[in-house]
Amino acid sequence: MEWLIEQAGLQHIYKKVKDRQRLNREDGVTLYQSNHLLALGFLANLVQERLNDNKVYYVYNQHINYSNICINGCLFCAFSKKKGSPLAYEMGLDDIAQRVKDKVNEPIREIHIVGGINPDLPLSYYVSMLKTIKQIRPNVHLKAFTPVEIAHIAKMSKISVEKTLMILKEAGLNSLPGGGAEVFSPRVRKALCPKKLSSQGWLAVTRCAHNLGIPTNATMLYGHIETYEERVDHLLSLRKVQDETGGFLCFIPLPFHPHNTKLSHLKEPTGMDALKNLAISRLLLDNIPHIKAYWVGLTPKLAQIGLSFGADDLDGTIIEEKITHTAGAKSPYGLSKDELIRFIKDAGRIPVERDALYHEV
Ligand code: V47
Ligand code: SF4
Repeated sequence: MEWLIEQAGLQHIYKKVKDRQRLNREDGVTLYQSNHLLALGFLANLVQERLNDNKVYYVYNQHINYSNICINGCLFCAFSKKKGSPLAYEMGLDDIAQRVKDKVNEPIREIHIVGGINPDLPLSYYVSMLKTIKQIRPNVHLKAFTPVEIAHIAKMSKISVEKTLMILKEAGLNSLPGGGAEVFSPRVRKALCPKKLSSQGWLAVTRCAHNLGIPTNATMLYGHIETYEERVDHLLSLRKVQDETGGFLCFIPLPFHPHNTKLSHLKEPTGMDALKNLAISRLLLDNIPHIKAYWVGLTPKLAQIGLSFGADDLDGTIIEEKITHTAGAKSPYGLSKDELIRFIKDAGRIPVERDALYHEV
């Protein structure tokens, strides 16, 4: 493999990876500028196998998007609707309970709950939602509300983020999903999502959750107007928080889907870019244990290839997803456990069913 690395001119980075030395900003930009995909994959795979052997994780999970009403109107989002729009919806607690009951005979271990930044729903709605679900499925892990939703609920309730998280934890919240991070660059945020919680705000909610013993995930939405440098800075900001708290479970690079968004003139990122993002996040985020190839955004086939480019997790069965599909994703709405296992085995990996905290089940 030395010849591959030499051909790519990545000897200095290879040496660092072999010696378990941390890569820096310049290394990150060099990796993004490289089109030697197999060399990037080789390097990422070294780290992946060091951390997770030959294992690839999946989870039996369910998504619930409780409301698409959102006051932020991010330009890259096709899911959100303004209040009063004919396509706007807000699920009542009965409706949410019914969705959970409908699947009660399936061995679901994690429910992933997110929604828009809804101007009306009070803290009591979120508390009752968590409690209602836990009554129906006491052992399920509730991965709910991005840092953006948490900051909004706190602001609406006129209480601190810390108090909000404590109340929600008491009601059954187990972890936070990684959404809302987008790209931390102030330039990108100002252009695409000026109303959204700032990067500093996102990182502050995350730190607070970690300090309360609530693990979280992190994402990066790529393939719109961001530069390579901005991607690297995003990853390094996450790495810094992880050094301080150790609370991130997993990182998920999310490819932008332009369909039905205010950025529909942009082209979606290519397969090459998707694999580069998986590989480079594995290499730069040396302290985050898992990298997820989210099959919904990537398609199952590309996510499967991602398992040779640094990813060790395929997410899960999902059952019904709205955010990426409204933006034109061509992937199925759900995958069966057997299909997930087949994709993983066919990639030469060992499928491992996990719970939300990556314990093997
Ligand atoms: O925050 C919005 C992104 C995120 C589009 O934590 C879009 O395990 C693509 O965070 N094209 C929500 N993406 C999804 C998310 C997530 C997904 C899977 C697993 C986990 C986890 C988290 O979706 C949003 C935003 O960054 N998004 N619009 C779009 N047009
Ligand atoms: Fe609202 Fe989230 Fe969509 Fe932004 S990405 S418009 S915050 S639902």
